[in-house]
Amino acid sequence: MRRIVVALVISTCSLMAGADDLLTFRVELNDGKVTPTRIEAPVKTKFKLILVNKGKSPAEFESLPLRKEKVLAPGVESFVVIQGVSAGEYIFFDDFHPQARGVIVVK
Ligand SMILES: [Cu+2]
Repeated sequence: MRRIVVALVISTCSLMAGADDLLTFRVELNDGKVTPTRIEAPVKTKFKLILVNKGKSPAEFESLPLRKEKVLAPGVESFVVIQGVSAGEYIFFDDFHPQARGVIVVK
């Protein structure tokens, strides 16, 4: 959900040591564009999404079916870890630029 950016910019990265060997994908958000728009991940396999805001405006990575959201100030990099999920298509979008959408295809 959309939130005030200020407090949430504080990254959780320092709390998440030890996740470096995870399957990892990089998602760039850039003022209403998201790249890539399609990610394929294996079923029931934990993976990590590195989230980078390359734009000049705040962005919020959000996926309702994955129950993940992360606000990113301009220039900020952070990440979320997705625990193993079932096969399916999991939409994500930038809640500050809702036309910017992508899908994680788990199969
Ligand atoms: Cu949101």
